[in-house]
Amino acid sequence: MTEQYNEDEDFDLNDLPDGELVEQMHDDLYNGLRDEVVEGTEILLERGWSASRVLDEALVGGMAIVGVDFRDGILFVPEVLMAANAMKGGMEVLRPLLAASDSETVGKIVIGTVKGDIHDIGKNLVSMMMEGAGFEVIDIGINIPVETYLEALEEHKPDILGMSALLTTTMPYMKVVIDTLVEKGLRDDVIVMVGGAPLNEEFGKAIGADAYCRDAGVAVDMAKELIAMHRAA
Ligand code: B1M
Repeated sequence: MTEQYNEDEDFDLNDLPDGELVEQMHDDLYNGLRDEVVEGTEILLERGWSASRVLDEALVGGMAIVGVDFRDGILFVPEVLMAANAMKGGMEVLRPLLAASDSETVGKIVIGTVKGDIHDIGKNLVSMMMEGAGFEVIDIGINIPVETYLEALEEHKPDILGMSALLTTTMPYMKVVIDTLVEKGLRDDVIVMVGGAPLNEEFGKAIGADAYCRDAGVAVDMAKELIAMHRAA
């Protein structure tokens, strides 16, 4: 399917109907073609697609395919990095649309990916959606040790601490952070929400988080609900 288009010099993404354009974007993401992914994103928006539909169907859908081939040893780290870079290009286009909100700040969140883990796409997406929902987001980055989380809590005094982990080897570090909050008598000062592909509800409960969030949409809803409960209490 793709060779046919890639070999055609006059090939223009604008000529493709929506379904084929999305498939082409999956291939472009797979091949790490950032400019093409950006262009496809812009075209779908011009055609009246909502930012969240472009995100889910064209970008996240494409990255899921990359994930399967990465797992199966068909793609390797350099290729996946290029795919991630292409996905970020598309996300940059969507960012202002996802973050567009007239609402007052509904709460503050400090968010970071835990120590040992450099995956940041999911965290960035959560940050964007939270901003879009009116939250003030302080993104402290990737590979974050407990000391840096504590400094950020001290400095920003957020309602919520968000942690992301994509590896089974790094997800236990979330418990290290929560246990340290308990030890220092800080646990009741902040709502702790966790997320990332290998986590689940049970893990969230086991480590003492207030909530496990399956995706960015759930994170927004959960954040609003927990802040309302906290304030009422
Ligand atoms: Co990595 N990697 N990776 N990787 N990578 C995975 C996670 C993996 C599942 C691939 C696979 O084998 N199928 C596998 C983990 C296996 C495991 O632990 N069981 C894996 C591996 C093994 C590795 C390396 C160890 C590979 C190696 O070096 N041999 C290495 C580790 C590096 C490290 O961190 N120390 C590595 C490296 C990389 C790249 C650098 C190449 C690149 C990251 C680039 C980047 O992030 N800037 C990369 C990528 C891109 C992936 C996959 C393909 C895609 C991840 C992604 O961005 N998903 C991934 C396979 C997969 O997950 N399908 C894989 C899209 C994103 C939107 O989803 O992150 O799940 P996700 O976020 C969602 C939810 O989970 C939730 O909301 C988000 C939006 O809806 N969520 C939160 C996430 N965080 C949240 C926080 C919250 C709330 C919700 O707080 C409130």
